[in-house]
Amino acid sequence: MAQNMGPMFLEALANTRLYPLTDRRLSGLSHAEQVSRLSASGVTVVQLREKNLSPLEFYKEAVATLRVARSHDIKLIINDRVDIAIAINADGVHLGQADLPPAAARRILGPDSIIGFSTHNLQQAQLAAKMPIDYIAIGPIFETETKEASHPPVGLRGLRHVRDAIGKIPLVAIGGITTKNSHDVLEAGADAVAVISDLWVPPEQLATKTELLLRCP
Ligand code: 3NM
Repeated sequence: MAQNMGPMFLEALANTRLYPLTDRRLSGLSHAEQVSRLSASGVTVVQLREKNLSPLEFYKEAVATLRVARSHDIKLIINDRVDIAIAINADGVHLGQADLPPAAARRILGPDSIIGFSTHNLQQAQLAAKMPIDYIAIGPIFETETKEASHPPVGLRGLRHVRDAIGKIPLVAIGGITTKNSHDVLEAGADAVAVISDLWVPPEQLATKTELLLRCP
């Protein structure tokens, strides 16, 4: 394997294959409340994704969310913000192509933090496989409205190519994944599915959807 750490993220998943992301806009709930609701279904790792709050508000929400995550033995990964992940002692960060480069993040986070990295095509995934990261995210797999200026969908075929190209590093699929297609996505080689809108819209189906996605083989 490249320099990546690998097993830490799979340990966080603890034999589940669902990686939920929080979304205040879609759920209408605080990040802490979202993690609390997810905990009831046996989720083991959650990514806090926040694109609108000020650093101060983000920090306060992250502190509250980590408290809930810790009380339910859930690992908490912070989207984009290495500084906030360090400040609250989160379990890791998820970085995009325009964020701090993973190698720089690794230097300041140290070897024990989980680092995930977003990629949007085969070439980016191949480059990512040489980086000191714990998992690669590839997406969008299908069309999605959740992320603006999204890249063209890679599809199940594209996902298979990425799986074949990157070796054993854990692979997370994201973008347009639902209870209806998650089985195909896992069959195509993803270790886990990252899901936003299908979990939170409509909010009252969260428990049912989470259950289905967690039980997906
Ligand atoms: N990243 P949903 S797609 C946050 O392609 C995000 O890297 C993507 O939301 C990528 O499950 C995406 O509602 C949105 O489609 C995922």
